[in-house]
Amino acid sequence: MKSRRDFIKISALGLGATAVAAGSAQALFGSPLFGNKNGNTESGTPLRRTPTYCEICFWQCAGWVYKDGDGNIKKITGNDDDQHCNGRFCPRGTGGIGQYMDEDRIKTPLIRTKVNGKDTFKEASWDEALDFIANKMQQIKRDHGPECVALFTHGSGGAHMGHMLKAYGSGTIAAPSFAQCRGPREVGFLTTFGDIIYSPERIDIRDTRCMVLIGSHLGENMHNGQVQEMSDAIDKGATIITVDPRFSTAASKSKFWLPIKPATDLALLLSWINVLIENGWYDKEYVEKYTVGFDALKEHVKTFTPEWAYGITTIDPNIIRETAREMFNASPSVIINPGRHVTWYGDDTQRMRAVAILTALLGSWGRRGGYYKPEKLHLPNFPVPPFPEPQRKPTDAYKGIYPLANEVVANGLCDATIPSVDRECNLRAWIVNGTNLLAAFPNQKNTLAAIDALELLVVIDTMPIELTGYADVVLPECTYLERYDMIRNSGHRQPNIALRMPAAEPKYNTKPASWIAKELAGKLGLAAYFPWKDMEELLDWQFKELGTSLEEMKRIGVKNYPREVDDLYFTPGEDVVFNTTSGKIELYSSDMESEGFDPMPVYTPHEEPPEGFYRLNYGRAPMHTFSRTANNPNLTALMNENVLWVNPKVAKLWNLTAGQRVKLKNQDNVISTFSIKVRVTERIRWDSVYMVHGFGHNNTKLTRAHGRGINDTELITRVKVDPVMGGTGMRGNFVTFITEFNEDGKEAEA
Ligand SMILES: Nc1nc2c(c(=O)[nH]1)N[C@H]1C(S)=C(S)[C@@H](COP(=O)(O)OP(=O)(O)OC[C@H]3O[C@@H](n4cnc5c(=O)[nH]c(N)nc54)[C@H](O)[C@@H]3O)O[C@H]1N2
Ligand SMILES: Nc1nc2c(c(=O)[nH]1)N[C@H]1C(S)=C(S)[C@@H](COP(=O)(O)OP(=O)(O)OC[C@H]3O[C@@H](n4cnc5c(=O)[nH]c(N)nc54)[C@H](O)[C@@H]3O)O[C@H]1N2
Ligand code: SF4
Ligand SMILES: [Mo]
Repeated sequence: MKSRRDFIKISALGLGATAVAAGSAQALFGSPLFGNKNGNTESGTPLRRTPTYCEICFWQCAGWVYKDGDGNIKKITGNDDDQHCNGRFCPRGTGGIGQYMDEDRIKTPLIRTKVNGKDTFKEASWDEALDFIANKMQQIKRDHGPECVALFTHGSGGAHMGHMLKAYGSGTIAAPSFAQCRGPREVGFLTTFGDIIYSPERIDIRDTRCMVLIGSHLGENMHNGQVQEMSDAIDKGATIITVDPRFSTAASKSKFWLPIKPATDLALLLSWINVLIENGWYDKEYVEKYTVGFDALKEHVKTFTPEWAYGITTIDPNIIRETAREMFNASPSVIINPGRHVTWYGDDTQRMRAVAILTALLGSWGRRGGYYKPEKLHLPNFPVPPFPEPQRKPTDAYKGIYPLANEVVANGLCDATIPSVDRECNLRAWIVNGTNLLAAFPNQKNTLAAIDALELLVVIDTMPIELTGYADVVLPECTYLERYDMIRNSGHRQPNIALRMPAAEPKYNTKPASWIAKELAGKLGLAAYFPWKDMEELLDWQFKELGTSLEEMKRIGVKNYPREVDDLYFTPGEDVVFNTTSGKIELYSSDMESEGFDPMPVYTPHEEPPEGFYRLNYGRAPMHTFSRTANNPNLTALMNENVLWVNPKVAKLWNLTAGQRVKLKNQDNVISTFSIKVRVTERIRWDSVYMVHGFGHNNTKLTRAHGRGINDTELITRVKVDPVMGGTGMRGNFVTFITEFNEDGKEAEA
């Protein structure tokens, strides 16, 4: 079937572009992994600096952008006072200049139009593009109500565009960081402890004596402060236990590596609970004082012995006992790391519940070296009129499902856009800011079906990504180095704020999201909701409310405040009321039970790869973030495509040699558009293959990223949705090799 929306290869792009040569990435790196702290050029000339916080990932490290006398950006380093980075940026943050330099950036607004019956983009002025959007939005408001306009957003732009949308009358706002990422973890901990983990995670790695990484691959997952704290903890003698079917970087630093059979983690977690309880290796006083449901739990896990788990996980029962002992010995300074991207197999909230239960048994919630309580400032809002009350809630779009989701489920909104017999179509327009939904959502066919049903698709991005090709209007945002944004207000051991200000003028005809939102609001008759003259006025007002000023923040970049309450950890014997139904830590969850879910986690087997197929496993590389850095000149200099990890046994069976290119076909006969280089390695189990997410871009305008490696998302067509909170389990997909192929995306005729 021909789609209403033809993919446009952004052919109008590139006009008037001046190519800027990228600096040598090597020169940017002080150490092989982390940037240095030095603020001088090699010749010793002092550089001028302006504060920022990084947008290359959501750790949001605060740093300094250094410029030479001509105003050229030379380098970015960390701010010493920042708790997220402790003065050092990760390789991606250091290479952030590449995003600013990238000559493939979107340079001007674009509007979809037809020339000789063919869809194409025409370059437009900001006025034209925003008028077009405003007219369409007014029409949708009249015809269907404002709630039918949704905002999908990830990153700083969300605050500005979200403010505009709420003023317009819609609260339909979602990010892929919930149901494609950390949602099951937050719900698993919320139902157990009555509180969530947050970002940055509230785990006290610095002082831990034992950390269990179950799936979490810190070191490749380059969340800055965590990686630094982990290496400090190892230096101080902490034990690391890594559970991963792949020998990750973290596994190589671990005392124990448990190469678990994929999809069986819940069995291991349950047997650890069994061992702790059966041996009395748990914090009796803590459990007695703070928890409910211990007896039921004890009964529940009775049969989940290490021998039982061995048959499922392939992990030696003695190792299960030994690692449990190791955790108990370190308790309460032990972290069963809840991970971050946890949408794996569709029963992820239950897996996270098991992690939370272990945490409670070991008494590490509220304890030094376990989980601390972060504190955040209350940030006053610039006075604006009250927002109109939406007639429909965002969750009405998927009414009656995902009962325990505590944030909006992005894929729920996506599904509710597709007209269907049993669901009225709710959404008519999407504004997509800073998220590449064709990489972030699994099952691209579903996403494309939703897009096809839209009356308006606006994409606000810095780069010509896959999604921009389907847009009605493309709006080019300038990069984080060229703009102000909202104050970074983060919860940490100490409350703190950080400023991002422009280090340079926006290149080309690009604009900040703060400006786009205000201008669009003006055209929608909503100027009263944006009463500030500009971001400087808004920020200065807010900073003054916090006892500082824009002027001071420009000088210091980051400000840490003393804690209001000295409650980083529980005090010994403290009476604590938890924010759960019972007021206690719920080993037996009443919320889960009342919604019809298992009140205590139960292991259910997941589908296994069919004959000749391997489980598609994916993760992170230290020098890239999702799909957003794949074209960054400084970072492609370090890694410009992903490779496929294949176990030697499998390579032998298939006659694959290192460096050979293959395509992949999944269980639904979807064939990867591009090919990938084989890496033969013992570091991956024989039942899986592994690749880094974010490669295989198919927009030809991305000159460094197009056709480089395989896009894992393309092959993730089967999604196991978590009924508890809507998380999209993505790791139940299986692939096989295609060794003979044409580069045009088709399998060779046999
Ligand atoms: N297959 C698969 N899917 C996944 C994952 C996976 O590992 N594999 N990971 C999941 C996880 S954990 C997450 S958190 C999500 C992440 O999902 P996303 O955050 O959507 O990730 P990206 O693919 O990096 O897309 C970000 C987009 O924002 C654009 N961008 C970057 N900076 C700016 C800016 O300053 N302004 C604007 N307007 N745009 C900007 C980039 O060009 C890019 O198009 O993906 C989820 N989906
Ligand atoms: N460099 C870099 N760092 C990042 C990001 C980035 O894009 N780049 N993104 C950030 C974001 S938003 C997120 S959410 C995090 C995600 O990072 P994490 O939360 O640390 O990890 P995941 O992506 O869930 O898991 C990847 C690991 O899980 C293993 N794995 C696969 N299947 C199984 C299984 O069945 N059982 C077990 N035990 N392990 C399994 C894989 O082999 C891999 O090592 O990374 C963050 N940090
Ligand atoms: S961890 Fe790295 S990429 Fe992420 S915000 Fe910090 S410096 Fe930037
Ligand atoms: Mo994530």
